[in-house]
Amino acid sequence: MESYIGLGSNLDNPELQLEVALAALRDIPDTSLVKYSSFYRSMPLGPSDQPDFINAVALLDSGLKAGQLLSQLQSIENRQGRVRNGQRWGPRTLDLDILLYGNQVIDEPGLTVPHPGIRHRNFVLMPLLELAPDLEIPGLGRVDELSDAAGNVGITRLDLARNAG
Ligand code: ROI
Repeated sequence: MESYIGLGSNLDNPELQLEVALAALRDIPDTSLVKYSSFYRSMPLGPSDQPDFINAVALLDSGLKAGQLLSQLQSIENRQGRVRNGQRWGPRTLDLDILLYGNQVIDEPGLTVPHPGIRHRNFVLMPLLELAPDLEIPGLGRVDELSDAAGNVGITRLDLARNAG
């Protein structure tokens, strides 16, 4: 199944966190990293007394079920020092979210797909626009239209060209 993954970090060298996470995504069993977006610097959504985030989106092609893929992502987060301290919308070394899993709609405890934040988060929509402008998000609409609506306030693309090799 094709699955889009959101990556975010704002602690401990965020760009390096994303590079390390991309390498880890390549190593998930029965899964390939098809491509990934540029990196973006974005103002924090939530408490503003935290560093800017670095965000990107990756496309995986995986034979895993959504729940299995989620476990793999959580183990990567944990390996990269993710601490779950209960602070809502606080800073983190690495956040990996399943944004989309094919065109499936999933509503389970701990796993809501499409990710409920997509619509209002330009730091998800801008990198997704790079990868899949024509993509239809179940229940929400086309990525290019959603991205237009969300705007580009508080986000800049880092000028490093990146391509999955
Ligand atoms: N803000 C930005 N800009 N990027 C994120 O990835 C991000 N992730 C989060 C919260 C803390 C809500 N804010 C964010 O989890």
